[in-house]
Amino acid sequence: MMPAIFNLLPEPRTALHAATPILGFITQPLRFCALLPLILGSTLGAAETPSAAKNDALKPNIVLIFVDDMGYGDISPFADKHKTPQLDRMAAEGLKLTDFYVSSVACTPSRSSLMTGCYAQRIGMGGAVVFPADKRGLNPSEITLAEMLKTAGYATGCFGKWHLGDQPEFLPTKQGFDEYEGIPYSNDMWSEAGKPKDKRNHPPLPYMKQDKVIAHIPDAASQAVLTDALSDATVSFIQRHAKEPFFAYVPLAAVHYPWFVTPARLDAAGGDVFAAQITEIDQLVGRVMETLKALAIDKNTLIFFTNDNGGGGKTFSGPLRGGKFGPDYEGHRRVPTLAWWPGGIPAGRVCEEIGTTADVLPTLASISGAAVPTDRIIDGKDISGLLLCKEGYHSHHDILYYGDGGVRQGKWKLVSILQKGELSQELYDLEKDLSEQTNLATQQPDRVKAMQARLDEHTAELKKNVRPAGLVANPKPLLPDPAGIPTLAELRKLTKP
Ligand SMILES: [Ca+2]
Repeated sequence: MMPAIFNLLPEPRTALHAATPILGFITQPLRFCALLPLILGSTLGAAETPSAAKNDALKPNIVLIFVDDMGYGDISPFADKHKTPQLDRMAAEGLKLTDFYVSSVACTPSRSSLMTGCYAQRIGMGGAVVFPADKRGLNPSEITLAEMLKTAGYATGCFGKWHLGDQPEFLPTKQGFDEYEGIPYSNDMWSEAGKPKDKRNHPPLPYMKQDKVIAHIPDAASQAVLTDALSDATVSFIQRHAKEPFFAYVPLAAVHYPWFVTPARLDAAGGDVFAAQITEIDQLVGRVMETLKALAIDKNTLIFFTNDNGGGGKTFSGPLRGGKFGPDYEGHRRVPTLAWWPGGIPAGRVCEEIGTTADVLPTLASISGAAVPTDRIIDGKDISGLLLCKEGYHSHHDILYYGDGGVRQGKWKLVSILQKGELSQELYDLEKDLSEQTNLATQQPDRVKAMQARLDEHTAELKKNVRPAGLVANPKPLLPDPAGIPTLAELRKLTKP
């Protein structure tokens, strides 16, 4: 066994790429090479780590950008509402995924699913989002993407809106991230929120570095620099970890309400604050691509760009019906998604196969060589064949569940709405009617019945096999009193030239 594996050792990355223009083939060497640190560690010892590090270079670095509440049609690879040249470039040089879905909807459930490869209901994180000083959070016994990638030798960082529990036990640094900077929950859970509509009277919104509160966000000036602060933190992490495999998870608070940008950005966008936020996100993506290029690690870095649920507020769903607040029309769950990896993904591809956010964990396991947990149910599937544009690849998703509110089988889509005990069902042909305008349910009762039966089976199974959320006793606000703590705007003036 050993000699066969060691034969793969000297295969340099450049030769690998030169020899394998069809990129699906790259997955096998990557998987084999990912085993090497374990083997080297056990047979050669710590003195040989430079050799192990060399082999690590075959794994892609991963930057996972997770936007909040953006609509399917808000970026120009998907519709013409706003111009996003950097995302256009990302699509032109990479892959556009037209049929990519969130496995769970709303900030907390969606992040829970992305982090664990499971439906949020499976891990007790479905339903409501978590609030400041909530007793609930993602159970530390769950294995997150970061914990998984650490076993494959990745440095891990989270820069953004965590929203999986703000108590010390639930923070990113306790869930596999070496580094954390950002806000522990949503940017609309802040003190200003008490005026005039939100009566919850939230504690001050902290901005954190690792487990410490280093600033707070009490005003428009601090909200306006949040994306810039996260952009700086992400770029710094990439620069500091350029020589080892790294995983940067960037869950942006934008474009979730409330919308604030700097006066300069607002001017540049002709006074349209939402357009300015879309541009801000676009510029962050461009900055990450330029940073990777300057460090000469662009060819070995995957940027995966997607969004946490359908568009809310001023967003545009493009050709899709619906948005963030349901029911389960396509605009509720289908999210604009791009993948860029110049050394791994062919340029200018479009993929119409189905993928989901729960698939991200098993897929990144496949390309990094990490192992997917086998002691528990993982709902996601390895779609690396889709990501790498493998010839003839077809999605594992012969059926796709939209929570308990819908199901898709190929081109057929059932929207199932239960209201006050009344079930209404709508059937659409997505191939002919992507905008879900012509309900064919009465014409195809047998299909509706069969699809509803599959949906009911799925819902029943999910209720049966649930793991608990994390719960703490006596939760407390992270920042009960902001006295002596700078605002984020002040902090940036102090620390930026
Ligand atoms: Ca959201």
